[in-house]
Amino acid sequence: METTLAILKPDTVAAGNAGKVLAHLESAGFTIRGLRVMHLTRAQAEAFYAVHRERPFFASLVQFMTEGPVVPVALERDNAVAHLREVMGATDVAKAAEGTVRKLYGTSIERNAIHGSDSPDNAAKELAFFFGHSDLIAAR
Ligand code: FUP
Repeated sequence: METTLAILKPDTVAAGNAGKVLAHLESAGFTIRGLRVMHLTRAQAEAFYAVHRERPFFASLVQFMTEGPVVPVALERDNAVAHLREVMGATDVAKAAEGTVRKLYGTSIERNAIHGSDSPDNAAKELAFFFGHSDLIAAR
């Protein structure tokens, strides 16, 4: 079993789609191990996306990620990182496959409904960003 991090982004929460996306993820075989609702500060969003600091879309991405509440979720299943990436679909909604979360609930390359860790190493770092060790152990 592997655990990865998803974030239901502000567009998903504001549209009232958080429950639908969670149901979609559960149907895809993920077990929810941790879940929060929070409104990211600018500093938190900048830190989370620090790898993109030099990219032209960084300021707009931080603005979007702080415009309303998000739902970070710890998700467990076999091969969780790769499987979540598949279930999410491509970054750009226009290129996302039919039936993926981004195709179903996203509206653009920026407002793309969901984040998912892109490697097991990043999953560990990103889970630690939102959840304490005991939060995840307590769910076992
Ligand atoms: P992903 O791992 O699919 O979320 O994609 P990236 O890590 O490459 O990008 C992180 C976020 O930056 C995306 F979810 C949306 C945003 N982004 C843009 O707004 N414009 C771009 O051209 C690329 C990414």
